[in-house]
Amino acid sequence: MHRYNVKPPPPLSGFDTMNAQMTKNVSNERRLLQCHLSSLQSVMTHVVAYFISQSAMEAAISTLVSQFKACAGKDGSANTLSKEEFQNLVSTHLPNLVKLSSDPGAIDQLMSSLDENNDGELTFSEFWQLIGKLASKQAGLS
Ligand SMILES: [Ca+2]
Ligand SMILES: [Ca+2]
Repeated sequence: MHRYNVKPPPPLSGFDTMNAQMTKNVSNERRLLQCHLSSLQSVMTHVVAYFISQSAMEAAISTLVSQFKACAGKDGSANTLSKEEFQNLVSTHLPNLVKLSSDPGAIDQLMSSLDENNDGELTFSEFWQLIGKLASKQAGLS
């Protein structure tokens, strides 16, 4: 078998220079575009955060309301806590801040201290008194 020794064609200096310049231009354009995209991304992140994010305090309020609603919706009125619902809320969501003694009357006592209209149900504002008391106690304000 005969092999031909094929040499690469001589470089086209003008073409290579033009090609190198175009590659450089494309690369600069790409860098510029990436820069614009990252600025746009940053602006969008701030816009989205402005509309959907909550401060820690707002998030805490949302948590309180959603957990109250979840517990209150188990029986009877969906907007108020029965004794069983209240007991479930306290033991599930406030296990460290509310230590009820094993005395079964303890939950009745706590509930009646909050039940302002004595109807055996806690509205959110009646329940909210407990959160206020716990927060004050925790902060050493009471
Ligand atoms: Ca209920
Ligand atoms: Ca009540």
